[in-house]
Amino acid sequence: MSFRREAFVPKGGPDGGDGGRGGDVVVQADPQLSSLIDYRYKHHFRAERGTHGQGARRHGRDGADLVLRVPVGTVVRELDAATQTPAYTIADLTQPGERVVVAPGGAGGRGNIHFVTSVRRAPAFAEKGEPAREHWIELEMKLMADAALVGMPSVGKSSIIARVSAARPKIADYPFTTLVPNLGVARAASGQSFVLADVPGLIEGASEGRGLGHQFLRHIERTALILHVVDVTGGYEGRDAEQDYETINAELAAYASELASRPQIVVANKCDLPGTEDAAERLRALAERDGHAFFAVSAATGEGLDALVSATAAEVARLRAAGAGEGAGAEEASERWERERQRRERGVHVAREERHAWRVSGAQVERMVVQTDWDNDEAVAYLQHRFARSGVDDALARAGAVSGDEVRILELAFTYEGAGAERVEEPPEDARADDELAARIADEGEA
Ligand SMILES: Nc1nc2c(ncn2[C@@H]2O[C@H](COP(=O)(O)OP(=O)(O)OP(=O)(O)O)[C@@H](O)[C@H]2O)c(=O)[nH]1
Ligand SMILES: [Mg+2]
Repeated sequence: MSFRREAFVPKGGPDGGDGGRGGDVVVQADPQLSSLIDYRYKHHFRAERGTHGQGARRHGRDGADLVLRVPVGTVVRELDAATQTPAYTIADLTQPGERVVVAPGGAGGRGNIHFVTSVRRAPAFAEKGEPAREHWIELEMKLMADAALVGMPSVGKSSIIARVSAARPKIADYPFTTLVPNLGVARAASGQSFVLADVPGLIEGASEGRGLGHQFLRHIERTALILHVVDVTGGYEGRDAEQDYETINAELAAYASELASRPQIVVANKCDLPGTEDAAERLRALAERDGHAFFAVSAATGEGLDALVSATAAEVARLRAAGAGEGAGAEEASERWERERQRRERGVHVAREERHAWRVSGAQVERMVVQTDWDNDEAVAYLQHRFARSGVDDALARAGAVSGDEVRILELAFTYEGAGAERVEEPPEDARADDELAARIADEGEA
C-alpha cells in the first residue's frame, strides 16, 4: 500500500504497485533423458519467489519458473500429502516438450491502485501475495518402446534383445530371470532403427496379476507393436508352442481388449534345436490364421534375426507414419493439461460438518482467504464481496445453508449472511473475471 507523496501534492492518489508472481514448478518431457534417477535422492524443489511491489506504481519482479525434466513417457500424479497415495493423474507426458505445471507460483498481491472505486478514492489496503504452495508429486516412467518382446518365461526374449541390440540383460534357464523391462535400440540393414523392450515373462493369469504380469502388461499398453516370442521346443516344462501362443493372446485380451488387436509379429525361437520344425510349422499356421507375420529364429545361432529386425523396423516405420497424423502435438497436449489444472482449481466444494457449520474448500477460494489482510476492515469487506461474486454464497445456498450458519474455510470461520445478503459496493476492475468464474461454477453445478 502506498500513496503518492510529492512536494506541492499534499494528497497524492494511491500508487502501490503489484507484487511479482512466484515462479511455477513445471514438469517437462525431455527426449534426452532416459530415467528418473535425478529424483531418486533429491525430493524437494522450489521455484523462485517474486519480489514485493513498491510505491510509484512499481511492480515487483516475477520469480523464475523451475522446470523439472523427465523422460518422455512419464506419468505425473498428485499424491495425497497425508497418506502418500496417488490422488489423481495430473498428466501423462508422452511427447518431447510436453509440459505441465505441478505447482503454480503464487500470484503477487495487487497494490492499492487496484482497489479504487467511485466511492473508495483512497483504498488503505492492498492484497497480500499468495503464499507458496506445496505439492507431493509422484513420477512414474512408463516404457516408450516401439516394439515389445512378449511371451512366456524362458522363451528367449532376453537372448533376442541381447543379439539385436547393445542391451545386456541377464539370461538364464530359469523362469522370471528378467524382473524389470530392458530397453535396447535395434538397427536394420536399411538403417532404420527402433527401440525394443524386453518385458518380463507373462504366464496364465497375468491379466489378474499372477506372476509379474500386471506391472508389465501396463508397459505394453504404450507399445505400438508386439513381438510375440514362442519357444518351439515347448520349454523344459514340456509346454506346447501352440498352447503358449493362445495363452499369451488370451492374457493380452483379458488385460485390455485393444492389446488383442494390436499389431503382432509371431517369433518362433530356439529353432536351432532338433525336432522343432513341426512345432514351428504349426505355429506359422496359427499366426497366418490370425493375420500376423511369422519368423522362425534362433537367438543361439542368430539365424533369422536379421529378417526379423528388418520386418520389425519396416512395421514400426509404418505404424509411426500412421500415428503421426493422429493425436495432438506437444503444445496442444500441454494446453490441455493446463486447462484441466485450472478446472480443478476453480472447483468450490461445500460439505456439511455440523448442523449449522459448513466447510468450503477449493484452491481458488482458499487463495482469496489467505490473501486477505485480517487487520484491515476494508480488505475483509472486499473478501466478502468476492465470495459473493465467485459463487461461494450460491453454492452454500444450494447446499442448504441458512443465515447465521458458520462457514469454515481453512482455519477460519465466517458467518453466512444468506444469498440475499447486502451487496458491498460496485465491483472493482477485476469483477469481470469473477463474473465468468461464477458462471462456470454454476455450469459445473458443483455444490
Ligand atoms: N538352444 C537355444 N537356447 C536358447 C535360445 N534362446 C534362448 N535360449 C536359452 O533359453 C533360456 C532362457 O533364455 P532367456 O533369454 O533368459 O529367456 P527369457 O524369455 O528372457 O526369460 P524370462 O526373463 O525368465 O522371462 C536360456 O538358458 C537361454 O540360453 C535359442 O535360440 N536356442
Ligand atoms: Mg528375460
